[in-house]
This record gives sequence, structure tokens and C-alpha cells, in this order.
Amino acid sequence: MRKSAIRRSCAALAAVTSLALGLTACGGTTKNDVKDDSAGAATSGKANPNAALKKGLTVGFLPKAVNNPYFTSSDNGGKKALEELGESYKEVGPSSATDTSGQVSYVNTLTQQQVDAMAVSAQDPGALCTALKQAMKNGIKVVTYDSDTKTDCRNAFVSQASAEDLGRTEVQLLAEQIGYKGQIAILSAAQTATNQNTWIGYMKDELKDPKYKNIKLVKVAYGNDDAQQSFQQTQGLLQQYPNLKGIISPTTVGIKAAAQYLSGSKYKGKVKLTGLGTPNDMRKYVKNGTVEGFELWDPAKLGDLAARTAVALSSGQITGKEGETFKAGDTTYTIGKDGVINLGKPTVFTKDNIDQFNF
Ligand code: RAM
Repeated sequence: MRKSAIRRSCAALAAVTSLALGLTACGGTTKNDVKDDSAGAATSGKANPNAALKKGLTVGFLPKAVNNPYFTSSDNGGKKALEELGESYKEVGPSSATDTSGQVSYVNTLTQQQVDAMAVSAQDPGALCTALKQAMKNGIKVVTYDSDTKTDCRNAFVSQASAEDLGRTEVQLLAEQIGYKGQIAILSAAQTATNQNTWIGYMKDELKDPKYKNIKLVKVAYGNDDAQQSFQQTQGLLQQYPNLKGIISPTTVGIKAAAQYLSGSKYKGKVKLTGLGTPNDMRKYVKNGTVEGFELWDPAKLGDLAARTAVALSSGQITGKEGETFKAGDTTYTIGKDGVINLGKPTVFTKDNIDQFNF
């Protein structure tokens, strides 16, 4: 039991009984007391940038969905970093990106297992809050990565890139490809996904610029990060809007399924497609003329930074406040507003550079 949990149950115990056994146990020093006290700066709310990184920590990764290859890459990046630092890694998570209650149960599981920190990609911004707050009360550090929750429900958010940049550049990429004219649609992931919804917000804002006055966003469809549903949604978009000129799919599962549909249809090369995809998934569609350009960050680097952030938090080097700095690998990161840490700039992939990437 963690120190705070011990304190709570001791208070309850003291209130109802004066059982000598219980009080002795509460007054004693347990292994976990020592462990939590050594967090020092972190528990007292002040960062100690010179604190040594602890070893032997357990960090649990909880992606949106475990069977999404994007998260296999990101979480493997986290695993590698943790092994290098002398920590333990575990991964739990639902198999569907729309199983929000499943994600809540996995947060509770990690809390019960007394992990030192968890890295979570939230399917829904609010749904995990109660469970994540309970985890933090138990002394567990909570990092969101890839898709955030509310700011008070985690210690820090490791963001793949500036959300604003991602949203705006996807519109810019598609606008150029369709000659700034025609109907466009968005094929997103789950309707509740924080990351996709934030990017879509910036896409809509970008489209307000007069240079896009001849472009009309006709629909936002949701493929739920499921290959079959995304494929069917793409098919449905083209049935409903036969004059559609382009699609933005800001999800690796969505863009791959949309490319697969377009590439086997009469729309190949005519309906433009961009968004966020992995070079390995998209290579053949770039080479066969279905897709001109799309973007992404390296998911393994995102997982690596999430893991190192979790360890820095658990070691008391940072607490998640704006302005704190810490070293992850060779790079020094500064925590920004609302506890956000940015990995860096995404890469745009085209036929000219795609073969240089293998993820
Ligand atoms: C999917 C997931 C993930 C997102 C990527 C781009 O794999 O929705 O959250 O960041 O696409």
C-alpha cells in the first residue's frame, strides 16, 4: 500500500478502533514509506533538477488500443528507454479505440498493481479523470502521451508535435494538392479522441482563411481507428459526395484504410488523400500514385519521451510545472504551458524521401 493510502486507511482505522495491532502497523516504517519519502522534491511539490534518476521503477503504458501498430511502435520505444534506464515496463489496454470504460478499468488495474508511473493515451478527455486522480493520490505519476486528458487529471502531457501546426499543415497540404478548390472531408478516429478533435479544431480554423474560400468541408466521418470501419466510411463519403476532391485522415489507421479503398477504385489519384500515417503503411500508396504527401512523427520517439518523462517525474526532477527542464537522452526539454512537452516537428513524407524511413 502506498503512503497516502496507508495514511487514509490508518486514519479510518484510528477513528473506529484502537486495535493495537493496527496502530503499530501504521506507526511503523514500511518499504513503501521509504520509497515514497525518497521522492522528496516530487512529493513536496518542488522540482529538484539535480535529483538522480531512480532505478527499479515500474512504468505502465496504456495506449488507446493495444492492437494498433502505431501504439506497438510507440510503446516499444517506451520499453527500450525504460530498459536502458534500469526500470521495468508493462503494457495494458483495450483492443478497441472506443472502449472508454475498458481504459478506465486498466487505469484502476495499474493503480492496484502500484506501478510508479503510467503513460496513457486517452480515448476520451474526461472519462479517465476520476481514475487518474485516484492514481495520483496514491503517489503514481501520470503522463499522458499522444492524446491528452484534462490538465488537472495528469502531471504532464507528452505531445507528438504542436497540435496547431499539425492541424494547419494538413489543410495546407491538401489545399495545394486540390488546387485550392472543391469539396473536402475529414476521416477521423473515435468521435471522443482528444488529439484528433484538437487537430480538427485547428483545421477548421485554418479553413477560415480567405485563401481557402473555394474549399468546402462537407463532412467529418469517424472510422474509430478500425480498419474495416474506416474503409467503409471512405466508401460512404464518396457515395454521398461524388464530387469530393480530397480527404484528410489524421489517424494512421484511417489514412491507410482510405488509401486502400481509393487505390482500388476509380478515384485513385483523382481524390487526393493526406493526413497522418506511417511511412511503412503508406509506402505502396505513395508509389502507386494514390497519395502524394502526408505527415507523422516517429512513434517510437514519442514513447521514448513519455517513458523518460515518467521517470523524471517519479524521480522528482520535474513536477510538471511550466518552465521546468529535464534531460531525455541527449535533448533537454522544457515543460510548456499546461504541463505540455513537445516532441518536435513532424516530417512530411513524399515519394522523394519515404524510403529513408522505416517505421
Ligand atoms: C492513430 C491514433 C493515434 C494518433 C495517430 C496519428 O494511430 O489515433 O492516437 O496519434 O493515429
